[in-house]
Amino acid sequence: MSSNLVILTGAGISAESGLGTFRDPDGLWARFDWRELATPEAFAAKPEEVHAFYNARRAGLKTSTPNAAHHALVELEKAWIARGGEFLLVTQNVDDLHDKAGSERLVHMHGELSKMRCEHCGYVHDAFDEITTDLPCLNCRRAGGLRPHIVWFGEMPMEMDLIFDQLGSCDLFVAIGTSGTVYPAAGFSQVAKEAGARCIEINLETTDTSPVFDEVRNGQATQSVPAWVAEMVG
Ligand code: BV8
Repeated sequence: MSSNLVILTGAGISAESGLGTFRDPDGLWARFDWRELATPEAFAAKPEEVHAFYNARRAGLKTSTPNAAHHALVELEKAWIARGGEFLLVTQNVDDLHDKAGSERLVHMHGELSKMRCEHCGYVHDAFDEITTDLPCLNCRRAGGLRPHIVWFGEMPMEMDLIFDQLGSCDLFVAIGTSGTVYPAAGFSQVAKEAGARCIEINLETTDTSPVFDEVRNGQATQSVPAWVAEMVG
């Protein structure tokens, strides 16, 4: 096993758990305009609509369970650390399926649907089922500042220092179920490659970033991720 492993996941890993992707033909951004729902400008202009969009997606999490790909990454994390390696799972997903599966060295770089944040005091808390514009913050008690703990387009993703540190000393980088269209995540493979890492892409189909990878494995995540993990830990 290589010593420093960084894994990046995207919506494709959760697709077989029933959560939609973003850019596939029936994906979220094919049905909704992200400019109207996933930007700070949209939230400032129409907070009720933005809350309704995220409240509905949060409700969908309650019935979603991790699949074989999420579970396989937990098995890999345990085996990798037991052998003295460094491990970081970076997810672009705002769902909680890696958490439910039991991943521990996990970073949600685009935030978490299950949390809310107060724009007045910065307090992050488990989200109410329904966030509305008139609810008070549980910390500072001021109303009107609660927002989904989500990184919208034009905002800085979370934990970037940690992620770039790990990419800079990475031996193996693996991207799973992501189309490689949203930056900075879409550039991680290039950063890892420049650090000397071997790069593997596991995805249903080839993507615009496939040429950067040393190895491309195409297939459903619930098949291809456990198969790759079995090779790694076997
Ligand atoms: C930032 C939260 C500054 C919201 C999301 C022009 C050029 C370059 C960049 C830009 C540009 N204009 C603007 C930018 C920057 C912008 C950007 O990248 N825009 C793109 C669209 C051009 N980025 C930002 O604004 C980011 N912030 O840049 O800050 C900065 C500067 C320097 C350093 C750091 C920062 C913030 C972006 C955050 C946006 N938030 N989500 C919400 O969820 O409501 S984005 C959204 O896309 C998703 O949440 C997800 O996180 C992200 C990535 O999507 P994927 O996960 O890849 O999903 P997708 O549907 O695309 O693909 C799924 C894949 O799975 C497919 O390939 C499919 O084939 C595969 N698949 C399907 N089923 C399966 C499968 N694979 C395996 N098995 C299956 N069963």
